[in-house]
Order: sequence, then structure tokens, then C-alpha cells
Amino acid sequence: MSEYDETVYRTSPGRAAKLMIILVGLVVVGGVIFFALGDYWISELSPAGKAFAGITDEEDAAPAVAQTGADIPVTLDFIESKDFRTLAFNALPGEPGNNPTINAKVGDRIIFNILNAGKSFHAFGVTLNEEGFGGILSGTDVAAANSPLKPGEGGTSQFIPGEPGTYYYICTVPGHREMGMVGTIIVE
Ligand SMILES: [Cu+2]
Repeated sequence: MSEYDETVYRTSPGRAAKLMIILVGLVVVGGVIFFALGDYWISELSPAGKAFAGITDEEDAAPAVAQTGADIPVTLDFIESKDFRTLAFNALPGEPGNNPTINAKVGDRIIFNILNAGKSFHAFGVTLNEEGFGGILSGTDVAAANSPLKPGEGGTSQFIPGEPGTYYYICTVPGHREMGMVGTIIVE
């Protein structure tokens, strides 16, 4: 009998089990950290992502419009469905008050009173863009995607439309508009 016929134990079942427990533990801990901070990971785009989305660090240089009309106070709360798959303002889709449409005239001053009533991070702004989170008009923003409102935080901003058209108030955190955080402002 040569030495090569002997069974060579490189490890024992007990040691293999311990290794598996450590590996699975690392995966679970890593997963908890990843998902618990999910909003943080997506809260700031890379420079390439910003270029793709058409975001510059400069504020949009829209000329200031003088108020010639009425004050229109609007209260908007960021809310989320229990499973976080649906996001909205004030009420979930299908409920009264969901993403209310704002009607205004050129020169009116829409005063936004914004509250993050959810558990995630959100930020606010008005854009003419029909998709995405870019083109936020100067002065309409409350917080920003890279410094969003935490749960319970709020703020105010205002929008004096200088031209008629359809504008959108949105959550400026990437992806949130697509999940339902968007409403319409119709200016005549
Ligand atoms: Cu949001």
C-alpha cells in the first residue's frame, strides 16, 4: 500500500459548516447594509450619469418672472405605498387627492409647501421635461437628489410661470417620477 491510497482529510464537515455560516453571514450583513442604504447609493449620480441625464451643476438661468397674478398655495406630501413600489404626492393612485393637478395663469405665484411624509428620501422641483428628473426650474426646488429631504423634513419653494404650457412637479430623486411621484401644472 502506497501513501497515496490513504484518504486525505483537508477539512472536516464541522469546519466546512462553520465556513458556510461565515460566508452566508457576510452575504446577509452585506445585503442588509446595501438595502438599508439603498436611497443613499442612488442619491447621487456619477458624472457620466449626470451628463446622460442632462444635469449641470449650474442652476437653470431662467429669467426671474415678476408676479402679476394671484398667490396659489399648494401643499404636497411625499408618500409611499407599503411595499415602496408606488410613490405619489398626497394620496396613492386611485385615492382622492392623488398627485393633484394645479391650474394657474401666467404671472400667478404657486407657493409649494413640501413635506416628506414617507420613509424614503425625496426632493422636489418643477420641470418642463416630459420625462426624467432634469431641467428643474430655478427657485422651484426643495432639496435635491444629492441632498434630499429625510423622512419628516420639508421646505417651501415657489414658481411664477412666465409662459403658458404644461409643467410637471416631480420628485427629483432618480426613478421616483417613474414610480408615480409626478403631477401636472397647467398654465394658461
Ligand atoms: Cu422621491
